[in-house]
Amino acid sequence: LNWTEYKSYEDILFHKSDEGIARIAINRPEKRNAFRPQTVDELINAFNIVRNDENIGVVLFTGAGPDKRGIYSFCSGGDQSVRGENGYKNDEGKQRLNVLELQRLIRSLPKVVIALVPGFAIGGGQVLHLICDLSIAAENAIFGQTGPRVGSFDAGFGSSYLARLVGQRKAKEIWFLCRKYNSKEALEMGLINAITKIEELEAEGVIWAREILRNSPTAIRILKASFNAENDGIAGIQELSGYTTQLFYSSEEAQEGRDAFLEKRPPDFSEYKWTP
Ligand code: 1HA
Repeated sequence: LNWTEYKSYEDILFHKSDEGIARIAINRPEKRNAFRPQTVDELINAFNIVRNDENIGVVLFTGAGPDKRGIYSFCSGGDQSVRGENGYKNDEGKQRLNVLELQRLIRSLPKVVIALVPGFAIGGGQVLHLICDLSIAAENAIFGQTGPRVGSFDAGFGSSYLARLVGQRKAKEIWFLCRKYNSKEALEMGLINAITKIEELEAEGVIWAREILRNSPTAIRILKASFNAENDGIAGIQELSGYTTQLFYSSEEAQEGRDAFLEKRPPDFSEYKWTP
């Protein structure tokens, strides 16, 4: 695929193709693509650009690599070397857990995000992969949690949404034992959609993206919101209902309400029926 750089950053790579696909990759392979606050800020910036780009429908979210030893990673979670006394520190020494904001942004992005997992998806990196709508992994990918071992936990989407995907028993096993799981095990437990050879990972992601892009953007956007609504309570319903408002605005019935207000007259909805 012909990628052109969309914007240049320090910790991530951000490209787009002219057929509606963006590619965002964490680019810290020597740290197994662990994220520091700056990495997350850059990801939030790139995903926001995607959000506002009407020509993009699918994002491939991945980890750059391999490292000097030939090892691939999606992401190994929070960079432990910048973890201070009360959280992850940015360059100014301020503590911020901004990755939760990134999780919400990916979930509510009105486009499809596909995780392409070329290797390790560990800790907060495993959660980022979980948050994506779809996930395709290389044969050699490794998934797991380390939180309870390194003194951390994700008691939000990282545990409750994980349990929705793999069931309570398996989710508890993943978090309580901190074992590692290979791609085959991840597929069997419903954590990923498909497995490919590492050299075919991106091409496979592009095939999936093209199939999605042939479909109705509005239908996909509303379906994504409906999958969220089931899990996200009133915030999820808000997201879904926002799209119904948006659709309603394009009807003559809604426009009559606006026009009547602007023309300082009572609205006349008599033409519009109470359809069954
Ligand atoms: O749980 C949360 C959060 C919860 C709520 C809200 C926000 C959260 C934000 C973050 C997190 C977390 O992510 S907690 C979990 C943090 N991550 C980890 O505990 C994973 C640590 N890494 C590993 O277990 C392993 O590195 C590995 C299984 C991914 C790969 O093992 P491998 O192939 O043996 O490589 P290794 O030698 O360990 O790592 C290669 C280099 O990358 C090492 O550096 P070097 O000795 O070459 O200088 C290693 O230190 C570095 N590295 C790997 N992962 C991290 C890392 N450096 C900093 N932070 C890392 N996460």
